[in-house]
Amino acid sequence: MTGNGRSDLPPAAAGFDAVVVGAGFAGLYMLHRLRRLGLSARVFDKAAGVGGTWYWNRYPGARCDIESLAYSYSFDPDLEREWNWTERYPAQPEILRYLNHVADRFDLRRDIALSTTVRGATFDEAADRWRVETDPGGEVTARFLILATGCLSDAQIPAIPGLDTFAGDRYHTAHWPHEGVDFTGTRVAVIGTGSSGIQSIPVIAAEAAHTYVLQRTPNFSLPANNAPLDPAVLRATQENYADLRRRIRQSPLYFPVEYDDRSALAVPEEEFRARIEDHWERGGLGIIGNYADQLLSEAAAERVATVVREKIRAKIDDPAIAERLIPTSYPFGAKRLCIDTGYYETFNRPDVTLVDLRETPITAIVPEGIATTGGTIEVEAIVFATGFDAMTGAILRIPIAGRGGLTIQEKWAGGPVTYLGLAVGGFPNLFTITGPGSPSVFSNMVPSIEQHVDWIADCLTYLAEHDLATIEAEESAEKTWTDQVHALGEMTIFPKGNSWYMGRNIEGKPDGLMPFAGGTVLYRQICDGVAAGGYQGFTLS
Ligand code: NA7
Repeated sequence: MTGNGRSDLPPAAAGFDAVVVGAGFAGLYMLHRLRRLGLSARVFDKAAGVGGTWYWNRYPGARCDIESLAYSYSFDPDLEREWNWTERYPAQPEILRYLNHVADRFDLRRDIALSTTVRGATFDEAADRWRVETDPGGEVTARFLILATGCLSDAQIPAIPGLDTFAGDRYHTAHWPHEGVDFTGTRVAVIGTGSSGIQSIPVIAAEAAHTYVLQRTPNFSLPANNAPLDPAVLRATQENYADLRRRIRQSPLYFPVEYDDRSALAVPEEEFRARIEDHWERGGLGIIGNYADQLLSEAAAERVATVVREKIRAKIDDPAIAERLIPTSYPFGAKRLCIDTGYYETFNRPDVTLVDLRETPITAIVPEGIATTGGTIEVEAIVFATGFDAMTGAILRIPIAGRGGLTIQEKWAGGPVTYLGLAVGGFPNLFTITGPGSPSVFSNMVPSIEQHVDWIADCLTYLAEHDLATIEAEESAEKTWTDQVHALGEMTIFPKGNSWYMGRNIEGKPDGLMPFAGGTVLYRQICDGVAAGGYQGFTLS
C-alpha cells in the first residue's frame, strides 16, 4: 500500500487478535506493541493518512503547546536520538511528518486500513470475540477491541439557525482543507476563542482584508515564546534523553514543571509576582502546575489571574477592548489555558474587530454573514473554531454493544463510567486509551498514551501467560473509580468553568469532570498496583 492510500482490506470475517480504532499517537504505538507481542492486529482510521489529531487539525498556526522534546515517543532510543525537532513548540506539519516517519520506520502501514470507518462493534459472547463492522470492508472479528480514538476528535459546528444559507465559504479548524486557504482580500469571521481560535486568528488576520473575532468567553493565554530549537539543546537532550524522560515521569502533568509545594496565598507578594512574571516571560503551560493549591482554591487561582490580567492588559492598546479580552468569569486554569503567538496584539490592528457575543449574541447565519443582536457582520468566509465533543464524543459516535446487548451509549447516558479510564464493565476485552477517568487531557498526551499502551500490552501478556480468554472491569470497581474521579473533581476549581473538561460545551451532555484530576504520578502508581495485584477490580476468565 502507499503512504496515503488504503491498505488491502482483510477478507470478510477475517479474525485478528486485536482491532485498534484510530491511527494517531495512540493507535500507532499500540500497533507496534501488539506486533512485538506476536499478536495480529488491524488498525482502522477514517482519515486518508496516519496522524490522528495532527492529520485533521491543519488550520493556520496549528501548533502543539507542549514542547517538542517532551511531546514525543520515549519507547525507542534510536528514534529519540535521530529525530531532529526544529522548534521549541512543534507546528502541525512537523508532528505529522514525525508520525509518518514512525509509521514507516516501524513498518506499521501494512496493518493500517485508512479511509475506513468503524461503523459498529458487538461483543459475541458465545465466541468471546468482538465483531467489528467497517466501511468499506465489512466485518472483521478480534479478541480485543482497543479504542485509540482521541480525546479531541469529534469536531463540532454549533447548530446556529440558517447555517446552510451562508453564501460564502465555511471551515472548521479541525477539518481544514489540505491545500490551505488563501484569505487575501477576504473578510473573515472566526467564531471561537479557544486554543484553535487563539492560534489561528493572528495568522488569518495577517492575510485577510478584515477579520472579525466572535468571542463568547475570553480565555487566558500566555505567550508561547516559540523559537527555533537551539541545536545545542537538541543535541544535549538527544545525548541524555533519559534525564528528560525521568523528569517527565516525575511530573504530575507529564511535562517538566517547577512545582512549589506552598500555597499560592502563602508566598510574599514580591516573590509571587516575580515568579508569575518569570512564567510569563518564558511562556508555555508550566504556570498551570505552579503552586500546590492553584488548581484547588479559587483564591489561589485568583492571585495568579491578577498578575496575568495585568500582563494581558499591557499588550492591548484600547482599554475597552482589553477589558473584553480579559477573563473574569471563571478561575485561572478552570478552562484550558492557551499559549499564543501574537494573539492579543492582533486586536491592535485596524483591520481586526472584536465582537463580544456576551453583548451582541449571534441570532442566525444569513447569506451575507452572521446576524447578531448588534447587526449583521458581512463576510465572505466563516471559520468555526468551535471545538469538539471532547473525551466521549469519538467513542459514542460508534455503536458499541457489549454483554447482553448493552450499548456504550446506554451505559454512558448519564456520563462516562470507566475503571481507570481504561475499561468499561459489560464490555469485555475492550480498552480505551486515554479514556474518560484517566488523566489524559490534564497531562502531556504522548507519555499518557505510552503509559496506557504499555499497561494494555502487559495486561494482554498476563492473559496469555495465564491462559485467560477475557478481562472485564467489575461494576463495583468502576463505580468506585468513577465516584473518586468525581470527588477529586469537586476538590478542584474545574467545576467553576464552563469547559469541555466538564462536558459543558455540548448542549445536553451530562455535566461532570471527565479527566482524572489526581495527577499522572499517582495515577500510574494506581494502575501499576492494579496490575501487580493480579488485575484487581477486573474479572478474568
Ligand atoms: P475549545 O477550547 O472548545 O474552544 C471552542 C471555542 O468556541 C470557545 O471559545 C467557545 O466558547 C466557542 N464556541 C463554541 N460554540 C459556540 C457558539 N455556539 N457560539 C459562539 N462561540 C462558540 O476548542 P479548541 O478547538 O479551540 O481547542 C480544543 C483543545 O485543543 C484545546 O483546549 C487544546 O487542548 C487543543 P465558550 O468558551 O464555550 O463560551
